[in-house]
Amino acid sequence: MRVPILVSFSILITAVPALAQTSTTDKRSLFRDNFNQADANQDDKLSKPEFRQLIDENAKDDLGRASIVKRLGAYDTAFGRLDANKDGFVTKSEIAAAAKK
Ligand SMILES: [Ca+2]
Ligand SMILES: [Ca+2]
Repeated sequence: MRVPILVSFSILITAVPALAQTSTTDKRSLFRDNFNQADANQDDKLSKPEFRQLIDENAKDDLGRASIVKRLGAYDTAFGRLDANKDGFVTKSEIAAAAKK
């Protein structure tokens, strides 16, 4: 029964560097998936409760500063910063603009 243990061990070794090198493209598509998942009414913008959902999903995937926002419970602060035109919704382009800063 030694062989299966060896096999799974080598899978572990090779899987770790692959995970560490999540490319920007992967992160972008993860983010897009999370955004669409959080956007419950599919209007392409996030209300506060939807935004909270996005942060929770992004924190799970370790994207950007989501895990910090989640840990601090700073959803409203983050929302206020991202909502550049203060219409009470956060859009993908508002998030993209903030990410460039
Ligand atoms: Ca929405
Ligand atoms: Ca807005």
